Amino acid sequence: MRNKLEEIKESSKQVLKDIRDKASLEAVRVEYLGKKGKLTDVLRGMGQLSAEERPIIGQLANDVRSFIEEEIAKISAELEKAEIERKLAEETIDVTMPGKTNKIGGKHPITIVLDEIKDIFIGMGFQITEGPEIETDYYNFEALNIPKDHPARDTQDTFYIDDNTLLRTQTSPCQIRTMENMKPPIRIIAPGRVFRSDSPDATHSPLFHQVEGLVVDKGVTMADLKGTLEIFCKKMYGEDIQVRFRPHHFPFTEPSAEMDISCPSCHGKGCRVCKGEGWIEILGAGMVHPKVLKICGIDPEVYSGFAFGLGLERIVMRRFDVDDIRLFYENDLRFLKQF
Ligand code: FA5
Ligand code: MG
Repeated sequence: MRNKLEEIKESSKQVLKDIRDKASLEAVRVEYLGKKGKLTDVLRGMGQLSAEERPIIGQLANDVRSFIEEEIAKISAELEKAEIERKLAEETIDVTMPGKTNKIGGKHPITIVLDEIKDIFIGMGFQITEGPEIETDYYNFEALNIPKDHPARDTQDTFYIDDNTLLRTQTSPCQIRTMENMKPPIRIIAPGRVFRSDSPDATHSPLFHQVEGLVVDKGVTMADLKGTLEIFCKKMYGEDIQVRFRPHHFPFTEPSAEMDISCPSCHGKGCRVCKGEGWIEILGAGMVHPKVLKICGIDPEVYSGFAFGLGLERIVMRRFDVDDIRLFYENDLRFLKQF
């Protein structure tokens, strides 16, 4: 037995000498020290030894086991060290390499200008509100004094969801929602997306943005409306901006007007964008119709108000000299990167 144990020790030395990886090391461990390993095999014969021999052989067997265990631990540590060194060498960072630049997005021109518009109106004491994009016929038309058979419905080609539900064609329903929930004095703007099945051209898009404005108080007049919009245009475009008001008709305002600014493309000379006019229409406005005030529970004998609906894209076009509204929705980075 003594010989066998010595043999095991010697052969383990030989085998371990050539080990180069963890898997083979584990295989050697199992082969020598495992439950069915060489050492265990020898120890099974211990029963046949005399009482004097047993502790001596036992001691020897333990020595052999510790020897092999220590050798394995040593080799394991060496392998691990080598592995770490290999990894470090592999993952060396070349600090002189140029870095990858992360492209940061920018604000969309529509967002940039909407932020400016909000600031201008907040500066004049307005609050910002919002309304839903999916509206009922009542808010989009009926409460705005546009009954079922009114011709004004045809001028805003509507995307219907069902007979009673639609994508809002204007932000004017926000007027109704605001007056239902607020008592005068009211001074709000309500920006948002609106939808019309208009055919696209340089100044028309089926999805666009409006900014609704509403002021209701005692003694509000058309002069307040004109003054507010002129101040707005001067703050947005500078003192020299040319604007003009034209009489118009909206069922929910009386009197009504539309406002134009000089064309973003030709600045008044006449071109494809303004269809030769030199002007483009940017908003509709007027004094809130007494019927609309009444529908919202506000006494038109006591209060009056004005409202306007700005076409946001047209304002952005003039602000940044963009000559086609469709550019805002094509997501072409060569365009968007310029802002
Ligand atoms: C209205 O939508 C009214 N609700 C405005 C209003 C509000 C009047 C409050 C009175 C009181 P209109 O349909 O004209 O009006 O549209 C308003 C503005 O939206 C236009 O002046 C124009 O600048 C813009 N606009 C209209 N259609 C389009 C379109 N298809 N694409 C881009 N902008 C548009
Ligand atoms: Mg119009």
